[in-house]
Amino acid sequence: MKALLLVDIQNDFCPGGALEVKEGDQVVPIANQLMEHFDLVVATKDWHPANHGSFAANHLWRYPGQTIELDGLEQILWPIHCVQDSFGALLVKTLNTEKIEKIFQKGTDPNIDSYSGFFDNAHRKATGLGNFLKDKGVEEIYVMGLAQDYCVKYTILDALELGFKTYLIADGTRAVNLNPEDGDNAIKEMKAKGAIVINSNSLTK
Ligand code: VGL
Ligand code: ZN
Repeated sequence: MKALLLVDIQNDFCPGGALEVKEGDQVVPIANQLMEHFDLVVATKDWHPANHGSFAANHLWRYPGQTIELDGLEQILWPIHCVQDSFGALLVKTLNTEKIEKIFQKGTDPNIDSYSGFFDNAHRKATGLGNFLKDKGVEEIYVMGLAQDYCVKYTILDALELGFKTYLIADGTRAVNLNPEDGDNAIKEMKAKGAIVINSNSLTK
């Protein structure tokens, strides 16, 4: 069984959002199209409390892009984004949610960030996504969404570690690119760890 995993297709990661990803909204029509080709569709949401430690604004004199130590882990500081129940945390309105069977929230603990949809950044706690997919008999996961160089990348690396055959739908992702080559490097790293990189048209034709 194969599943489509939609990562963080939320307002704050789209143009005009708090942590906007260039062309982030362009993944939405691809997601809507691909859903029809899967038996199981699941999604993740970045879902932070307002006091989250990844927000620069929660640390005196710090600004987005700086790195701090948060509960023993290196942490990049971000603008305030995807605050629970805020507009920015909503799935993009044009995303068809009818086929999404379950949504997994991550980044809810103020003391640790969670780029991956499976575990927090220290692998201290699971979100439940891994067991959910295994219980459903999923063996292959197709991943797309935002952002290519953070949440998509770490979700894919964890999926591979958990033993899933894992595909990156490259045209269904866009990168934050704090450094201009981050997106490309992320793709190289995912490939090197065993991800299979495809484009959406190989699933729809
Ligand atoms: C993300 C940075 C901070 C993402 C989430 O969804 O890629 N990036 N929080
Ligand atoms: Zn976040």
